[in-house]
Amino acid sequence: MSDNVNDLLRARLDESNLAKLFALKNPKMHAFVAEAIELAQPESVFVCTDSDEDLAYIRERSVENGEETPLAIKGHTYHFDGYYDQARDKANTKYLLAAGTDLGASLNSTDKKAGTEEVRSFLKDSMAGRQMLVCFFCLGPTNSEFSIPCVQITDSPFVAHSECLLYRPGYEQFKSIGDSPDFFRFLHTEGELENCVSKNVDKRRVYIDLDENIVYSVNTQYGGNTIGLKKLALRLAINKSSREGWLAEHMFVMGVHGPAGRVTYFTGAFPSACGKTSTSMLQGQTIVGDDIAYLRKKAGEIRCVNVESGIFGIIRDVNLTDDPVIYEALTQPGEVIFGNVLVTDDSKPHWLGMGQELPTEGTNYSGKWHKGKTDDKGNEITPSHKNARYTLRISELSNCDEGLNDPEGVPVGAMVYGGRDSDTLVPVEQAFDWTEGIIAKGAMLESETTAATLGKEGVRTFNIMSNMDFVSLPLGRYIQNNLDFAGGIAKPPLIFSVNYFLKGKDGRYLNGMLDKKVWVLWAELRVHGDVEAIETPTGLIPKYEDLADLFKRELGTDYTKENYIEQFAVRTGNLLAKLDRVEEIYKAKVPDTPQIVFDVFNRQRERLNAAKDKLGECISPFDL
Ligand code: SPV
Ligand code: MN
Repeated sequence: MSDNVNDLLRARLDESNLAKLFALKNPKMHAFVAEAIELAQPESVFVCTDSDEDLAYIRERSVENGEETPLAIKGHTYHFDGYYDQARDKANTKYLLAAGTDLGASLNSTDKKAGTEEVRSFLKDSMAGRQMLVCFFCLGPTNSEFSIPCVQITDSPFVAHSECLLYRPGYEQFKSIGDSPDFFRFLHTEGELENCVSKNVDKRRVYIDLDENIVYSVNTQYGGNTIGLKKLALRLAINKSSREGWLAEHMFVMGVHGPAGRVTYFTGAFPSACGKTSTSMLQGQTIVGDDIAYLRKKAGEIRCVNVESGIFGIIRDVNLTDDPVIYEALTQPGEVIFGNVLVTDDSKPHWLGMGQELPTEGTNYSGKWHKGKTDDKGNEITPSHKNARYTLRISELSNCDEGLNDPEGVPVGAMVYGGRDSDTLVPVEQAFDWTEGIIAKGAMLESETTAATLGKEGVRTFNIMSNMDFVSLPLGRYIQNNLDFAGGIAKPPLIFSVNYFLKGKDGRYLNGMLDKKVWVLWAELRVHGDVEAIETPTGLIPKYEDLADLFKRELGTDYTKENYIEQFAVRTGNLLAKLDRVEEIYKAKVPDTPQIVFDVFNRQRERLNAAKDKLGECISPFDL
């Protein structure tokens, strides 16, 4: 085989690209590239090293082939995905499972042999007449225990360019691993194109082979389906971490700045489009990462890294008031890709919630657009898509944390679980301890669906640890891994739930966009025992005085007792209904649920019933 591999590579790569590939002494990687060439039959192959020259080549290719178009500001480009390719496609994202393996009823899978054949049939000759790009990146900081080298093969310069912004370069890292077989592999084709977008979205597939650490992605361009190192790698990493005793989570990492210059690192798991990036970007705090974290135990501490080094963020509602740092980066020269925004003839991007009146015409993901334009189902097309995105490097941001590239990671002081919940959870609550936190906050998480995935929005959905879309092992084992993770840690991180989306009886949100700063700063004070808390049947909530102080000091607003009572009322009825809903899912769909999960549910139910009998369905925090 190795002779064939080398012969094939010699025949299909020009001298300079061959030299770049052969400078890496990794037969398994060479075989992956050779097999991809044999299958996809590209016209030429470009091997991308970490050099500025190669990165510039990728950037230029993306403009030349029409996937990106320059905007008025230097370094800015825009990209459109197809009208029906605007979000993650959960239905067509599947694990390839060999006969006899089972990940449980909650995970989407398909027979390995049939699925591999199907996706390979879509890959066959898919790159004819095109150039194949072979890129190397590293998940996590390079030269670290956290590092996972990756090779990405794609025919989309836009995908490769996005990855150059989002990940640490990995060519040199690949040199350092020699012939190690331990790396992730991604093979993507955007398939046939029409007006620069993937045409055959009915044949869109994202298939994950956990045994081989390979993900195939075909007939799609949207980043969540194509950027190998993002959610495709997260699915591989969760499985790998389970075998190796660490955690891979859908979490931001941020430095929360407490009194007297104290910095406490938080991780936060939120479903897509539920405030994860905006929390990590809170004013006065520093960002390590906004989407994916690896956590490891080191010398009796839990430490974590940002797997990425850039942000693929939702642009909606990024404006000068709510997110000044990102807004600044989006309006100044620098390398930024705008995805699925509205572009006007003067080459300016516009998006929902940017804090300015939007133009009434322009070009967007639907083609020429004018206000009132409808799609073929009669629905009005928004000027920019609700899931429109920007891509940039975190190092460009003025609030970049100094721990971003630390190979040791940063120590975790607290973990936050957030979701989109209009009627049940209070804005912030501390769990009683690690076990209660993992089970009653993480494993009980529900959230209303958003535009980040294809399908209906606003449907309350079970979303374990905000990681349901990416978990790649039986859910019971995933929970047990989380529970066990604090073993041997003298002072495990505190665990909190947050909910920014609570609504009043009139259907309006009870909190402003910036209030989350108060919840996070309160949690930081709790980590250090600086404030007391009130016990509820489900955890520990802030005292009114402490919040009033924080609102005054941090936001300059008066937080009234009426606000507090409405927001922090313990809704025993709704909490009991939530317990029943979630317990039913575990009973029906998760045969390996650890018994401790049901014990925690039962204890919580007893406490809630006792409180309900004594004080009713909705209890003022002043009555606790
Ligand atoms: C998310 O949807 O959770 C994202 C964007 O962070 S992506 O997964 O890439 O679609
Ligand atoms: Mn995400």
